[in-house]
Formats: sequence, C-alpha cells, structure tokens
Amino acid sequence: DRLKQKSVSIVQNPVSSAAVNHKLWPEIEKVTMEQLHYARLGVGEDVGVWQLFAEDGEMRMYRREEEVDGLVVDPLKACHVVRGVTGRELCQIFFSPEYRSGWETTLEDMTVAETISNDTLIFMQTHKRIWPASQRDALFWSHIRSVPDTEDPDASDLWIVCNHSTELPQYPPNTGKCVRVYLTVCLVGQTFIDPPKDSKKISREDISCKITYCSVVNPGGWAPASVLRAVYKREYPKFLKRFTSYCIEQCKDKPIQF
Ligand code: 6CM
Repeated sequence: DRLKQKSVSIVQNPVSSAAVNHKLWPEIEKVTMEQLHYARLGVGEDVGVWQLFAEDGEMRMYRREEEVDGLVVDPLKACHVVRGVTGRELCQIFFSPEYRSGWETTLEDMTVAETISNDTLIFMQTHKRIWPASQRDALFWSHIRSVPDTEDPDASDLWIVCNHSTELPQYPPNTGKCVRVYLTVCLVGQTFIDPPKDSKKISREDISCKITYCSVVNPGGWAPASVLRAVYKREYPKFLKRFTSYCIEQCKDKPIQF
C-alpha cells in the first residue's frame, strides 16, 4: 500500500496542466509563479512604498505611482476577505469566459482567441473608451491552477489566476481604432474554514476567502496621466466589489467547491 501511494505522488507531483507542451508554457509557468510570490508578499515586506487609496470594509487597495516613457503604469495591489466562497470558486469565476460579462464593468467585447487547454486560454478583449484617449484592447493568456500553501502545509491549497499579455499573428496590435494595452494581473485566493458547530457539515457560513489582486497595466500609447489615475481610482474598487458580490451570488445555492 505504501508503495502504491508513493508511485501516485511521483506521478502527480509535476504540474498536470495539458498546456505543458505549448510553446508559451515556459513563460506561463514562470510568470504565474512570480506573480504568486509577489502577491503573497505583504504590502509592508514588498519593495517600494505602497499608498492606500481605497478602503471599504475589509477591502484595501494600494498603488504605487510609476511611469514608463511618460505613460502611467502604476502597480496596484488589493486585499480583501470574501465570506461564503472558496478560493477555487473565486478563481474559476475570474477565469471562465462565461462569467466575464457578469462582473467585468470595463468590457465592451470578449473573444476566446485560443484554447490552449482547459486551464489556459488566450483572450482578446476590447474595453470601454476613456475620453479623451483612444479605445483600448488587450490580448492575453489566462491560466488557472491550485498550488500547495508552502507557508502553511496544513492549510488548503491556494488558487491563482494569472493573466499576461501575449501576441498572435491573427490579432496584430494598433491596426484598427484600438491601442493595445499590456498587462500582468493575478488573483490569488486562500480559503479558511471555521470549525463547524456541533460537528455538522461545513456550510457556506463557515468559509471565507482571503484574496489578493495585483495588476500592472501599460496603456500602450498616449493617455493623459491625470485622467487615467482618476479612472483607475474609481474603476478598480468598483471592479473588486462587483466581482466579489457577483461570486457570492453565483455560488450561494450551489455545493461548495473546495
Ligand atoms: O483584471 C481585470 N479583468 C481581467 C478580465 O477582463 C483582465 C483584464 C484586464 C484589462 C485591464 C485593462 C484595462 C484598461 C482599460 C481601462 C478602461 C477603463 C474604462 C472605464 C470606462 C468608463 O485581467 C479587472 C480589471 C479592472 C480594470 C479597472
């Protein structure tokens, strides 16, 4: 029996994604693990100084003012606690195309440009125009996975979705009315379970999820800094509140997915 268990763990240890043979895989692997590390650093342990710009209940949003070639690329980091949902459920909803229009408030259009595997997709999106700048679009791979919590091996697995800009010959940048943005985004969810009262089955009241959302978006071309910063200040809190309440609503009558 011990032998059997050992061979199972050897087989299951390597990343099991069906995307491993894709040419983007080394990049997907590297960027996802880097983002996970970066997300797990507290705002105090991180390099650079974070400035709190929005707060609502347990939600905290921080940014750092940064510019590259005169373009605003302010890194953003947000932490929140969501009750009644798991990290897996939050990440699944953030990743899956069928839910996107239900929570993504800045979206105009979304297409799955390539299905690499069931956990890795390439999305082509157009976003709403911000006056007076040109409309923006984004082409990015999106990867979802669970990883053991190395800091607390007894805790349940962490779930992460990582989105990162890519290129495809079918979708060249800056050819139509849109300017291409370049993004690196991640959402990490860690599930906590309160011991259920009177040894009853775990219910949604006993679970909560700590989430971290990190984002760096390069606008790709001219956009006035003050307008962009004002839009981010309004849109990011709106996004996180809408996204989390959408997840609670979607999950409430369904069996818990750990
Ligand atoms: O992370 C978020 N969404 C993901 C799924 O769509 C994905 C996409 C990120 C795109 C970020 C580009 C935004 C640039 C365009 C901003 C347009 C603002 C329009 C305002 C309309 C009045 O990672 C959530 C992204 C939330 C952005 C606020």
